Amino acid sequence: MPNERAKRMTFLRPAEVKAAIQKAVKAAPVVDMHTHLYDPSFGGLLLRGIDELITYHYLIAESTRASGLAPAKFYAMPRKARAEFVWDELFVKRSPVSEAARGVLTTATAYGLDPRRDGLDGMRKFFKGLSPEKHVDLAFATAGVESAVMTNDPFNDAERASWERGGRGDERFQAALRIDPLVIDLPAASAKLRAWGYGVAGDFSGASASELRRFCGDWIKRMNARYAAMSFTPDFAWPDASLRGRILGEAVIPACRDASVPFALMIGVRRRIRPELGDAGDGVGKGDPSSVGRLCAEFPDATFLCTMLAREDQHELCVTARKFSNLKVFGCWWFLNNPSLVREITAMRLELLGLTFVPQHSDARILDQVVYKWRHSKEVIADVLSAKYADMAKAGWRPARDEIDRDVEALFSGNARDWLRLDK
Ligand code: RAT
Ligand code: ZN
Repeated sequence: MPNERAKRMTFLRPAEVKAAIQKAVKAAPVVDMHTHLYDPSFGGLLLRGIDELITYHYLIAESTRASGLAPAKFYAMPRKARAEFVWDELFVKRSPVSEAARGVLTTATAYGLDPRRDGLDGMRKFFKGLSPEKHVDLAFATAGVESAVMTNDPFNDAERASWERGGRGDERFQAALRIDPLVIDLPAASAKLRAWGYGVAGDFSGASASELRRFCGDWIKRMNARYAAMSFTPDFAWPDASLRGRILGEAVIPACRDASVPFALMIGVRRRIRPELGDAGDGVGKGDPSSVGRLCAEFPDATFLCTMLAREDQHELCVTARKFSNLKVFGCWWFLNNPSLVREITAMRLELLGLTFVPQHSDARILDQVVYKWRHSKEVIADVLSAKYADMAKAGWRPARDEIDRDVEALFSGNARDWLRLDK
C-alpha cells in the first residue's frame, strides 16, 4: 500500500535541494552548547569588542610565532598595544589567511564594517558606545544564536561572587558547572571546599566522596547547570583507580546522575606545552575513545557528552557512540574548528551517526566570535549536508522541504535542547 504521508508531501527536485539546505542552515537558530561567554550580569567576565577579538589567544599564538616575540614581552604590553601588535603582524605585514584571523574579518564585515578601510581604530569606534546588553543582542542576532551555554567555575572568586549575588539575569545564557580545579589539584580545591562547609580531604579519605557529591549537587542546583564538564589530558582512561577516577566515579558522575544532567568529557588537551604563552600555550594529544565507551557501559543511567581534540580520535569516537545511546558526541573542538576538519568530521559523523549528534559549538571566549564561528561552520555543514541529501536522492529518496527543516533544526538546536533539557 502506498505511504499516505508520502503521497501528500511535495518533494524537491534535485536542483532545488542545495539551495533549500543552505537556506535552512542559514536561518536555523543555534543552541551553542559550549562557550566561555557570560551573561552581562557577570560584569567584566563577559569579554567583547575589537581589542578582545584581536587578542584572542589563538591569535596570540599566531602573532608571537610569526614575529618571534617572546611571550613575556607580549604579555608585558597593555591590552591596546597587544591588539596593535597582533593587527600589525597578522593583518598588515601578512594576509590574514588563518581561520582565527579570517574570523576577525567575517565578524567585522557582518557588523557592516570594512576592516581594510576602517582599520583597527575605525573598528574601535564602532564598539565604543555599545552597552553589554545591546552588544549581546547585536552579536546573537547577527550570529543567529538563540542561547549559549557558559563555562562556570565556582573556584573562580569573581565568578563565585556573581553567583552568590544571584547569578544569571539573561535567560539566553545557560550554565555549565566546570569541575577541572577539583580534579587537577584536589588538595588546593579541598581547602576551599572545607572553608565553604564541605568535609572533603586533600587525599579524598573519609566522607570526601559523599561531601564532594553534595558540593557538585548544590552547585548544579544553584546554577541550574545544564551539565557538568571537565577538560581532560589525552591520558583519560576508564576504569581509573587513581584519585581522578575516584573523584569522577564516586562523586561527580553520581551527582550528575542524581540531578539528571549530563557529564561532558572534553578529552585531548596537553596543558601548557609552552607555559609562557598562558592560554595560548596548550597542545593536543591522541586520547582513548574506548575508555569513553567503558565509562558509558559502567554508568548506563548517566548521560555523557563527549568531544575529543585529536583528529585521530574522531572515527573511534563515532564507532563507540554507535554502541551507547547515552554517549552524545558534540562539536569540532578548538584546534579542530577549521573548515577542512569540520568538513571531514561532519561527513563522517553523518555517515556513522545519522542525525544524532551536535555538529558544532563555538567555544567563543569573546562575544563577537559567535558571529564568525557560526558563519564559517554553518557554511561547511550546509555543504556536507547537501552532498548527503544528493546521495539520498541518487538512492531514490527525494527530500521534502519540511523534512530538511526538521533535520537541520535537530542539528543546530533540537538535539542540544533534548540533551540539555532546555525549553524551547
Ligand atoms: O578553545 C579554547 O578557547 C580553549 O582555550 C579552551 O577553553 C577549551 O575550549 C576548554 O574549554 O578547555
Ligand atoms: Zn572551551
